[in-house]
Amino acid sequence: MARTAELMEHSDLHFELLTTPVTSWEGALGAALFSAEAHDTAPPLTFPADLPLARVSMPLLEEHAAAIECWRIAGRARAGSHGAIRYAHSDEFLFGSLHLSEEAAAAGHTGLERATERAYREIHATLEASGFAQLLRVWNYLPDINSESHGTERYRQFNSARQEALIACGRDIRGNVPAASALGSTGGPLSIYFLAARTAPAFLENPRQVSAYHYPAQYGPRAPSFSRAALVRHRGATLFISGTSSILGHRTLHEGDPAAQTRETLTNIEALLGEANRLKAGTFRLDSLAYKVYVRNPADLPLIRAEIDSAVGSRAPRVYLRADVCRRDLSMEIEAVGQRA
Ligand code: 3EB
Repeated sequence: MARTAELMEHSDLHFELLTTPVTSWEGALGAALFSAEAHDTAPPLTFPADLPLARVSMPLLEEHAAAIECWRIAGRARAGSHGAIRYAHSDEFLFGSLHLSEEAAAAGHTGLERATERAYREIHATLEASGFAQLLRVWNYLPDINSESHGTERYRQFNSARQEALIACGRDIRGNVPAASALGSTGGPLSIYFLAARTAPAFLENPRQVSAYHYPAQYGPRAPSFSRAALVRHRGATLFISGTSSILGHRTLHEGDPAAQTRETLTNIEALLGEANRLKAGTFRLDSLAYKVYVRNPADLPLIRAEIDSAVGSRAPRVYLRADVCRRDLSMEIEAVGQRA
C-alpha cells in the first residue's frame, strides 16, 4: 500500500454538505447522494467513477433537488472493492458503500434480515481485509422502515440481523459500537455507507438517555447496536453525532408536537456536545456543526425549521430530508458532524 509523506502529514478527514453541484472532487474519499429517485438516477456526471457513491432515495424538503455529502482527505484516495462493497481509503480512514436488494425470505429469515446480515458481514470482512479495524460511523437507509412483514416491523428486523451479524463477526454489540443513523428511504435497495479507521475513536453516550444497546425489549427483541456519538482525533478532530431524537431515558417525549420534539432533540445534542467537550479535543457548539434533519411529515417543516434556526443560528450548514423515522411516534430526527482544526 503506497504511503506518501504528504498523506501522512495531512490525512485529516473533511466533511462537506452541499445542495449545489460539486465543482471539485479533489481529495474525495466517497460521497452520498440524496434525492427523490437517487437509486435509479445516474450519478453526478463529474463524479470519479472509481470512488464509492451511496445513492439514497430520499427527497429534500425546501426547494433543492438533491444534496451531496462528501468526505475528503488531504491527498489522493486509493479505491477498491470487496464483495458488494466499494471503498476508498487514505492512510487512516476508509469510506465504503453498498446497495443490496432484498431477496425472498428463507431459512426463517425475512428478505430484509438476509440483506442486512449480508451487508454487515461484508462490511466487517472488508475492514478485516484492509486493516481498518475500527468502524466509526454507519448510515443505514431502508425503504418502508415502519411497515410490518412476517409479523415484525422492518426496523426491528434490521436490528435483529445487524446484531446477529456483529456476533457472527466476533464484534461487540454494546459499548464499542459505531455511531449510526437508521432511516426510512422512499424506495430503492438497502443502502449503507460507513467510515472506518485504523485507530479507535472515543465512543460517547448521552447522560439523558439509556444507551440504545440497552433499550428494553418493548422496542424489539434485539437492541440497536450503536453509540450516541464518536469522537475521532487525528490531526484535528471530527465528532459524529448519531441520529438523535426526542427520547429521554428510553421513552419518546412530546408525541404529536414536532416543535417540542425538535427542542428535546437539540437538548440531547447539547448533552452530547458536553460529553465531547470534556475530552478536550476542541470546543464543539451547536452553531459549529453541520446537520441532516429528517422530517416525517413535510407539513411539520416550518415548525421544525423555526426551532432549529433559533437554536443553531444561520451559519451552520443543514439539509432537510423527507424520511420515516424508526419509531412511529417520532416526527423528526437530527444527525450532525462537527470538525475542529
Ligand atoms: C433512537 O435514539 C432513534 O438503529 O442505527 C438513531 C440512530 C436511531 C441510529 C440505529 C436508530 C439508529 O433510538 C433511532
